[in-house]
Amino acid sequence: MASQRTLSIVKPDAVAKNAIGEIISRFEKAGLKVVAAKMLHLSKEQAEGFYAEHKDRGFFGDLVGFMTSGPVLVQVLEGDDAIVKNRDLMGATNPQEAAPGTIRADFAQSIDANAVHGSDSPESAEREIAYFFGSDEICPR
Ligand code: RTP
Ligand code: MG
Repeated sequence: MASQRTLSIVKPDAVAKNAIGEIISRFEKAGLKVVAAKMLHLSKEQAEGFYAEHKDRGFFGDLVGFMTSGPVLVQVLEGDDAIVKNRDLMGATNPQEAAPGTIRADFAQSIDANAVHGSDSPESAEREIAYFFGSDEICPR
């Protein structure tokens, strides 16, 4: 599998728990490299645009409210099979269903406050990385 990039977000609940380091450590131990990163407190418009695919779902308002409730760490991760590797490290969307040892099993409280985001396809990764980072903000390693 060729090297790939994916967008990762440490969500407000995990930032509030001071778990940024433990979460990034899991990425690094799995061979993923951080090639871009910034802290942001998302505006309502930024969160709505980022999750636009879900705009007609009943949970959209709660999702936007949660994602704007505090600062997040937005990162680009790079490595072999980075998109699937990151989703595997994250675990299922609902932490009650997440496999033991995954980030969501260990750090998430609920399906709404679930610690991390990860791109779900190459197309999403391309869109999501460009949503937050200019090419001059990404440092290949
Ligand atoms: P994410 O985009 O944040 O990485 O999460 P995901 O791919 O695992 O899940 P997705 O289907 O993209 O949903 C985005 C976020 O919306 C919330 N959600 N709530 N109540 C519900 O049924 C429901 N379904 C999704 C979750 O917080 C999820 O992370
Ligand atoms: Mg998703």
